[in-house]
Amino acid sequence: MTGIVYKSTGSWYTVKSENGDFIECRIKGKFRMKGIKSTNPIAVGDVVDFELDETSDTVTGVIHNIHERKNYIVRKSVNLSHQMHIIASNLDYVFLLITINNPPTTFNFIDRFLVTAEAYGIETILVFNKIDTLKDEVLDDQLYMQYVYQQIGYKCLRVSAAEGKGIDELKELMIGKTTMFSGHSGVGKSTLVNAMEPTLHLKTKTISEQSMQGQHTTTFAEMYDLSFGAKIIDTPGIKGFGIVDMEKSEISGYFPEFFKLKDQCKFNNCLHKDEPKCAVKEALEKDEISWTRYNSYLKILEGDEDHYRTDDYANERAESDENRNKQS
Ligand SMILES: Nc1nc2c(ncn2[C@@H]2O[C@H](COP(=O)(O)OP(=O)(O)OP(=O)(O)O)[C@@H](O)[C@H]2O)c(=O)[nH]1
Ligand SMILES: [Mg+2]
Ligand SMILES: [Zn+2]
Repeated sequence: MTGIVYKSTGSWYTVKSENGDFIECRIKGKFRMKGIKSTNPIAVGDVVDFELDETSDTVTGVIHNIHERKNYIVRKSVNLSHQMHIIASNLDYVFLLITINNPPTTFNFIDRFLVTAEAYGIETILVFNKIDTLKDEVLDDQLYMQYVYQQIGYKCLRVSAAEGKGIDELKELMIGKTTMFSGHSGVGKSTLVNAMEPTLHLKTKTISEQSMQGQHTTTFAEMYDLSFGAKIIDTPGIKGFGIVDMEKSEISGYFPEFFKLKDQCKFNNCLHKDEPKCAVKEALEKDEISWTRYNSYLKILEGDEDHYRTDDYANERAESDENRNKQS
């Protein structure tokens, strides 16, 4: 039998078979994907072959084969830094949910996410949630952040899961697709799924829990079939986005606005750092490339892998200004 993995809790996988039944499955023996060293051999979104387990009283299954993935997205495992964790596979898009201050989402975090998504060939759409709460400087910050990413060509949406704003446009993009919601804990991923499909009643953070930092309301990635013909994967919030090891020379290729200029740099192996006649740095000085993006690039280039856990927005702004002043 063949099915799609809808949920994974570690040792058990919920698989939806072709005839629509949900079956709890285990894995047979060792399961190693070639070329991938990951903490989870099978992820939500995987297409698998399985057999029903006759020896068990309840109906369970055993997965014995995984179909080749169209794509997948990974991040560095939090505990085992040399391993990666496959977040989900076979995606049409990823929606990265962003809130400005509750909780804060930094440029650095977004850029790390985007670099990985670019590297793994997954289109990301930025979704600014909680727009009902924005005013004054926070609203300016949001509009500026959106401007930075729109300039580069990333599609951006503004929504309010709480008030149902912008939901129709989002739904439109999701019809017939498999997509995933990602972003920090508390940005409203599950609330947004509920806003699109109120009958699901996914668990979301209550008012009394809102001040509790670091508490994840959603604990496992899970896929849902939505009534308007979409599949959505709701995921647990991520704290820092660890980038799986990349060659230094490869990183700038995942910044689309740098990539476009690369042929105009004097050296064809230019890292856009200290080299003379670098088109990226020239564009930066003319403010055609955003300093926040360049800073993120430098950090990834330096392999400052501890940094991503301690980001904050104010620091980031200050750092960005400091670098700009140094340069001019
Ligand atoms: N004002 C406002 N609050 C929102 C909006 N969307 C979500 N919230 C609130 O934000 C809190 C967090 O929402 P969740 O949906 O639990 O967040 P999550 O991203 O699923 O979090 P994790 O499951 O921990 O990753 C809840 O109290 C929601 O009511 C919004 O558009 N506006
Ligand atoms: Mg959630
Ligand atoms: Zn260059």
